[in-house]
Amino acid sequence: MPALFDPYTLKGATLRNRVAVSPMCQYMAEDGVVNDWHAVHYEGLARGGAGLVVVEATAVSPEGSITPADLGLWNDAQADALPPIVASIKKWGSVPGIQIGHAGRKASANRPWEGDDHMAEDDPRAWQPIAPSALAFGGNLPRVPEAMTLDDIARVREDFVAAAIRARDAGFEWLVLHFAHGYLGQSFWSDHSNQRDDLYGGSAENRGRFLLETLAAVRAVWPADRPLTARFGVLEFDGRDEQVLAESIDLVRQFKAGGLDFIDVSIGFSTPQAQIPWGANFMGPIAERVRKETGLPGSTSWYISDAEQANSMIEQGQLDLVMLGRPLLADPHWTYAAASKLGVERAAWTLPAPYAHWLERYRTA
Ligand code: 531
Repeated sequence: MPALFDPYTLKGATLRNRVAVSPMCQYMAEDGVVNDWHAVHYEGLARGGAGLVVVEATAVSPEGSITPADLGLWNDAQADALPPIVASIKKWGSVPGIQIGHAGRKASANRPWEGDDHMAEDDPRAWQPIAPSALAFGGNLPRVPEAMTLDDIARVREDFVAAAIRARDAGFEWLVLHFAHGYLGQSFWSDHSNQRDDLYGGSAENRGRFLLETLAAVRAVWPADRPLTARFGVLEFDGRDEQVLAESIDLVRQFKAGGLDFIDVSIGFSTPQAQIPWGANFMGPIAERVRKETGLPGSTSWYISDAEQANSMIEQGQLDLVMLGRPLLADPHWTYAAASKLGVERAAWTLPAPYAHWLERYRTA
């Protein structure tokens, strides 16, 4: 069996293969509540055969939404709508996961296909973003956030805890803390966004404090047998890669000591000046280094779309899982196509019987 199709067990979660659906914002919710769009989208991805389906970045508080159309987990109406999504993912054999996060200074934006920029301050749907320091991201996101008080920091940490409890009670079996992409967690870590002169800014120890405290508080309520993971931007491609990466690896070691079970290695996106070397599997070697130097199992995504390449990354021990985004939007049945390409016998059985029967019996390739 190709390595991509080896089952993977982490604590109480067993994935049928190494293909994971990366969290992907749909920006299709109203008041943070899932609807038919999400039901069809997530069930389709599970039916397509991935081992893990991670529901998109879900805001822990209203001001933590990226856009007005994000999912949320700050009230019971939002939480009560989620168990059918969990059930539909499990029905087709995938493990249900969810990512929780806070957008920080990137909040109050238009949807990507409606500008991908900050809403005008006088837009009735806009709100005041909060962040470690009163520094704008710049570029398409020029709005200056309000610097968080110590009370704000404690409140947002508790918002993460409340959201984790709701995710737990809705039945999710894999939790991802969003500590990447220039959103709140990442923005505490990066000095592009954090210029505080208190206990939460300055040294690496201080810039990591919000992330470690949030992790510890969530760990206390998230069941010990369900994987607690984070997506974290380990470098910025801002000309300081070795220094930032070394500090990030040290922080990931502290995440591990604080009870993190798995690391999804990503990019900081903390400055519009970043020079990102987009290209096939460009994050693979970086993820491998983080995984080897911290001893945490891990994954990455970004420009992994070829089955052979995904398989060899797993086979060579570079990663434990591949997190796929756009390839699964293009083809929710990517896992079947990959199995077929890699010569898995009865590849069609990654799909439910009404599809598998015909593909198996009248195989053309
Ligand atoms: C980052 C992204 C950039 C370019 C192509 C695909 C994805 N994502 C990050 C997402 C929001 C949408 C853009 C989050 O992490 C919430």
